[in-house]
Amino acid sequence: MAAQTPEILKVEPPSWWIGSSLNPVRVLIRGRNLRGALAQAVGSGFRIVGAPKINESGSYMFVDLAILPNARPGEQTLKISSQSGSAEAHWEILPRLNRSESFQGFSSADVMYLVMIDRFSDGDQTNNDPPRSRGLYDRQNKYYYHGGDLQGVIDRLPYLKDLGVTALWLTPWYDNYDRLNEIELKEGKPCTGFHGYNPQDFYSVEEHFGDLQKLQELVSAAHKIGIKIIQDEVVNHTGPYHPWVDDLPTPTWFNGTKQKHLANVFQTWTLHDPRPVALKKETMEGWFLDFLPDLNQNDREVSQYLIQNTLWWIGVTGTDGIRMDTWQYVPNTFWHQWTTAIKREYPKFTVVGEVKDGDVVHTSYFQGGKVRDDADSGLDSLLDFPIFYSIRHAFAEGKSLDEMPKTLAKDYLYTNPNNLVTLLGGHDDGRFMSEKGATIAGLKLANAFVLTTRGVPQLYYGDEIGMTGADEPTTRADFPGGFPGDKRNAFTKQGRTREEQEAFEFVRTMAHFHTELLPLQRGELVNLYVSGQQYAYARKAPTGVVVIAINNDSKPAKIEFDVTPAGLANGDRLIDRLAAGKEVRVESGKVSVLLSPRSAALFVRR
Ligand SMILES: [Ca+2]
Ligand SMILES: [Ca+2]
Ligand SMILES: [Ca+2]
Repeated sequence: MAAQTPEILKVEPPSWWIGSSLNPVRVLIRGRNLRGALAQAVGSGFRIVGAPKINESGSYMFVDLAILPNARPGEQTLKISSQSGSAEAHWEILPRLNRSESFQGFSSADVMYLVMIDRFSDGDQTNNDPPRSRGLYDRQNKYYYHGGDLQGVIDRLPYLKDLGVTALWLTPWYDNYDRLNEIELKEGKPCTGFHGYNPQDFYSVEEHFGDLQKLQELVSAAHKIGIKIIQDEVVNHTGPYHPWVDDLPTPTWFNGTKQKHLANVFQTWTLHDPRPVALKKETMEGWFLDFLPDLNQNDREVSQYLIQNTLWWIGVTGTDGIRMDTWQYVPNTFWHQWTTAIKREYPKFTVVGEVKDGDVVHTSYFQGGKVRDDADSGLDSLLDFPIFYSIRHAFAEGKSLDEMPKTLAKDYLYTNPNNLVTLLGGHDDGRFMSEKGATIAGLKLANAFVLTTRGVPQLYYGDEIGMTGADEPTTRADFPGGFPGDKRNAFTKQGRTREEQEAFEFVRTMAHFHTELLPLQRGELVNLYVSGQQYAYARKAPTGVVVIAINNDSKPAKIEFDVTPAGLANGDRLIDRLAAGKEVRVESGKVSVLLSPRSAALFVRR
């Protein structure tokens, strides 16, 4: 008899708000012996609507839970009972959301900075080898946890503020599996989920990083000094050890099962092909790397679960934006519902999607504002990988600089190119400084470009000091000085080498220009001069104009160009903010600029 008694193991979401745009909320209860059971809301302010839905094995129950208008915030009890007994779980009614200083959205006014939590700064050594998941910490092993955490990020907020960062993108903080990954072998050996992209629990914080309270503390500390927080989310798949994999909440929870599924064939061109084509199904529904269970967003329970999960994280933490992983492998019909639900509750909130591709024809297909594949995705922004590759070619490899305006010329394909997130480095690619031909001078020019062209500039942690790392995971190396026992601390000037300091100082200067000079945030991009290794352009706004000239050549260059398209007139005097005191004057509608080898100039009106 006792064996039949219902048990509750997990309730998702564990809480919801009074006054939410989503009500009732659909609660997923994981437990045992749930078949034939009923759910009951004990206490005031909330009630169960309709009959529960329970899976075949009695391990999952879905119930709609309505929060009443007169509800009061606080702990409540959710009771599950059957003829064999009952079980109870806590469930919390949260106060109406306080919207001040939260859910702000990011924009081209920001300077974004990507941190891989595990590799940035270890602020709490007590969580390095947590009892729940012993043995996954080893700083000598590049596939293990290295101790970086949320406290470490809090500790470095002043560094980021000084650098000029206004929005911080953190790699996923979901709880990842508590064990070694023996399915995905790296160099023949098991690895860990230190990167955060293999969730085992979508409603918890990874214990190596901290907990929900620490995360809330981080968001609030960042907001206090004018830094927004961007959450990295995954809805295409779960980690290989998520409890759902062996026990499905619904028969169609995943595309396929652990035993029988398609593998992702990554034929992403099929996604924008207007004709029906083979391999599209494998690309959309195949399991990533053949072992990451592919969530089926066409199952209404799955889509509801994922939408609520996103609304919950935003609400409980106060974040300002989302970077969404593996965007293209999830149907647009789902994205439409997902982005609509976000904007309904958090109107200013913004989302950037990862579509890893160098072809604008492909990436632009995924931006919102147009119906594609039966729906408008509603996606605000994309990581601008076409620009990323062009930057690497031009500024690292030293190929022709006109690749920059040539890539930007394809902007007409996007519904909104000004929202794109421009980058010169990220955690899935080798670092800029490990490209063939890369130099500190080239890195500086790449930063000068990213921080002055259209879009939302994004920096990758450690690129500001020229960190190296040719591939994944060496591109995810520990920030020097962020970890106990580090020989030097590159978070401080004294701890940086001369080259690192040179790069840091330049990136810092450019990041602050981006905040100080409003045309760099919202101004129209106007091309003024293009040649093989020189490129000049303006950012033109009602508030003023900024002219940028870049010489990517190893020789000095003298260029003369018409500045009337930038709204400048004869007699205007321009000073180069990157070279104190250097001035040029507009004559016959033109300026003549002498640029040192591999250098940039940034002109504003005197
Ligand atoms: Ca730690
Ligand atoms: Ca974990
Ligand atoms: Ca998929």
